[in-house]
Amino acid sequence: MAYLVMGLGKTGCAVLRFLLRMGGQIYASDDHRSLPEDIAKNPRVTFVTPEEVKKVLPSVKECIVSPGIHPTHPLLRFLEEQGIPVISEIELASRYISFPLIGITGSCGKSTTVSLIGEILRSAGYRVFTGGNLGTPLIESLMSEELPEIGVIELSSFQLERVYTARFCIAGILNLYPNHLDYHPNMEAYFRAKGRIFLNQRSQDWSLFLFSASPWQARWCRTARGQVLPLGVDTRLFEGLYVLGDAVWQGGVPSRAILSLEGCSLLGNHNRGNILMAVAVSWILGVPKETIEATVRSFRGLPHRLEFVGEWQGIKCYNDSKSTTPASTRAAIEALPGPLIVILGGKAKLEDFSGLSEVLTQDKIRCVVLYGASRGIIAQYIPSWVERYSVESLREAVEVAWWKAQRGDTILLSPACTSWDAYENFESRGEHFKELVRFLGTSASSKPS
Ligand code: UMA
Ligand code: ADP
Repeated sequence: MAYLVMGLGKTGCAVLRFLLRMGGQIYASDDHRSLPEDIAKNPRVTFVTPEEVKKVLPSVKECIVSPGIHPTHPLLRFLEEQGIPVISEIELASRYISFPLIGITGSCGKSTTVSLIGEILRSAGYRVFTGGNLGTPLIESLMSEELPEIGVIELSSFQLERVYTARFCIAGILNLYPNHLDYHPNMEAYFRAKGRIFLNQRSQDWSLFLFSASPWQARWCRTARGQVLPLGVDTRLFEGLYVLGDAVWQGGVPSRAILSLEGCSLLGNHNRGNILMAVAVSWILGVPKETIEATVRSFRGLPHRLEFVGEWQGIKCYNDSKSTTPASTRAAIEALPGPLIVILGGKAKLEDFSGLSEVLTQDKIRCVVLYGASRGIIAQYIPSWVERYSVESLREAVEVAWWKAQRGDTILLSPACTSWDAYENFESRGEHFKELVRFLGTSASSKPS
């Protein structure tokens, strides 16, 4: 019997390389790409069009679908109608993995949290694999020279949707905000996909919920099979862990401070939640307090997430290009002191930007600069008193922002939209922004004195 691999991006190619180590026939399909050269040479792999899939169907036992392939894709629908099991790469990998897996999901903060957990566990001496939606498919962990001792996996709802037996000994949900509603039919479906992270937990496993972040946590918590560890930011809990000021507390009667977050450089309350999740995972694993504290102190965050670019002529610049939803832009605006010049725009994933209007307050915002394909949609949600400019490109947006900025102001790129109207990905957009502000900041004549 054969496997069918749908999608030949990072996921599909990693799956093919893994399956080639296992034996058996493999079919591969992609609407836009062909097989990479090294794999195409292998006689065990055959590229098939959707029409050809129909012919080889009797020999297909399972399909591994890439996360970016939409659930309404005609080939996917056909396979399901024919009763062919369709699984994610996470599901396939987990069948062969014997080291423990920690899974982290949520709408925002996954990459930051997974990276910090990885850093802490490495500092504690573990051989750690970090990956999943973060960038390296989980299945690659099985092809490394030395197997990891533990895996910390960022999981998207797309990946979780087709998880059936994968088990996470520690599973954490950071938050749930509107996102990916072009993939999931509604928030309920998105909520259910995320909840699959807990699907195969056993009583000795741990289920972590950041209660203060969004109201959905309570619903997941009710069905959790593992040991529940509630987490909270700026709220006292009777059980679980919470952050108050610079300390992490263990709830109880009485509560006790278990470690300090002093010296941590990540900005914003949202990051205090991410850090708490990372601390909680490390605490469960018995990592010494000093190791956790030192790693949190030295962790600088990831590029393109509220990244400090520099200060020129008294104007600070932050790159938050990874912010593709109103929820993450809201977090960025809340995290920084004013006066702020906020650059918003790109290609919207969502139609509702109402969450932004609450944080665009008079005492904080100098002006808003809108750019790109969706600037018209966003404009409808900007309160009328806010001074706003609307331009075509990011280059023009940065020029306007720089021109309007006064000494003591902060320019924030936190677009609340994808970059796909003008860039390949959020990284290229963020790099371009950094180049533009660095250029303007270091050109003596770029601002009137
Ligand atoms: N394809 C088709 N037909 C389609 C759609 C896509 O054939 O209708 C093909 C494309 O031609 C391409 C391949 O599928 O060859 C791409 O597959 P993919 O989109 O699943 O991308 P991968 O390269 O496999 O990357 C995926 C994740 N991508 C998505 O979920 C969209 C990466 O997350 C992840 O890092 C990687 O697996 C490794 O696990 C990216 C992402 O944007 C960063 N994730 C979303 C997010 O974070 O919001 C969920
Ligand atoms: P993800 O992997 O879930 O996309 P990242 O850590 O890459 O999360 O951050 C993506 C965006 O969300 C960035 O703009 C970042 O500043 C913002 N962000 C990070 N953590 C949170 C959070 N807990 N709540 C809201 N926004 C967040």
